[in-house]
Amino acid sequence: MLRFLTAGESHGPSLTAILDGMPAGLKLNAAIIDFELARRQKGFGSGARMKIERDSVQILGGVMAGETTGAPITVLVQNMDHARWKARAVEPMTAPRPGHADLTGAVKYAYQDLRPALERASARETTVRVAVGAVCKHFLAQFGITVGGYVRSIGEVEAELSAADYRVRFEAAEQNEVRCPDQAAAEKMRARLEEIIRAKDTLGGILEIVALNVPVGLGSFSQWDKRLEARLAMALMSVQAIKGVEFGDAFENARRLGTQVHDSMTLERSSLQRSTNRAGGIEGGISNGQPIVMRAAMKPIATTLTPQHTVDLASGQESPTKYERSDFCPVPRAVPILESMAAFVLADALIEKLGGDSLGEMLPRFAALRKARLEDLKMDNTSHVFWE
Ligand code: EPS
Repeated sequence: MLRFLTAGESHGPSLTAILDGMPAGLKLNAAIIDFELARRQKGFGSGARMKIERDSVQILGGVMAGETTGAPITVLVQNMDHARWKARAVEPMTAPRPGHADLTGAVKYAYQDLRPALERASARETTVRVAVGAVCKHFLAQFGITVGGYVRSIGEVEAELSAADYRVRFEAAEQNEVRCPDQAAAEKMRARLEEIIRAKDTLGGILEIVALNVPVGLGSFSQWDKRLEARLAMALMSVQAIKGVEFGDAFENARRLGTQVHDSMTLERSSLQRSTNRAGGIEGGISNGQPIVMRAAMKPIATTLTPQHTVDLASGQESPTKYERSDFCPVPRAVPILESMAAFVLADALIEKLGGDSLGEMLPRFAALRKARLEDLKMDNTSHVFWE
């Protein structure tokens, strides 16, 4: 239904994305996208590059008179840093960094210099993913669906998040530079990051992304690639440095008994309710109306100021890695990136569920969706011969 491609290199002239399949009639302008781009640029643990870039989007197609037309939406973000790379010879890069795309990219594409691998593998590309995600978030908002997120842990410093409402968490996270809703933990995270920057190292962490007000019925168990958590997992795992994803309390649930894991159903004024959400809002590959709770583990960035052991492919000798300017901890900045990827999948699943080419067609269909209410779940209560 909805699809997008990105193009561009980290230090090339610009980054572009084409989002195809967005319905017509969505009011859209650059400011809506720039708001999310600014969030992606804010976060403690960035390197010098973020002082150079001032990401702002140009909308080159798919929007006329301030509204989407149903045509592909084309977005472009200039790389300010490009001016310093243009028309100059760049020193060869021949010592692959462990954990980076340098070696695998060079073997795969027969590069004679490692730079093309890192240029495209770089998380700079996520700039235009966030532009696409901003459109998807804005689209979902027309249906009352919110996608937000925050940092749960950085290194071994963990947030204490027991009681707070998700919307409160989203807002609290934006109040500090590590995007953690627990202000005390945020201070510890920041202090820990200052330590690792001094120690010339990097740190990863765990992010939580949550989608609220998602209707029952997105995704399907009818085929493996229609399952909603499978689609979301692929999207989250596609983000640079993300190496693990879980839904709800998946890894914790694996240690518990079935009777302690599943979210009991109760009836409240003819509506089926749950008091827990250990499943993370998806059952049978289909959204169940509860918040969709996703967690993603980000590895520590592979470029470290402290050299790591590698082999210089030019000299054929074992050697230390050479330092490339980089971030120390991109975990806080990954929040809007992962939100964007989740919003893209949910927008796609919503369009699939509702059909329709314009927002005007879709809104009444959304209002008419069946819910987990007794009146929407008529059972005929008779025996059937299912196979003759
Ligand atoms: C990145 C390396 C750094 C980051 C960059 C991603 O860039 P540079 O090598 O130019 O210093 O700053 O991230 C961004 C530019 C960005 O916008 O997030 C990498 O190798 O992945």
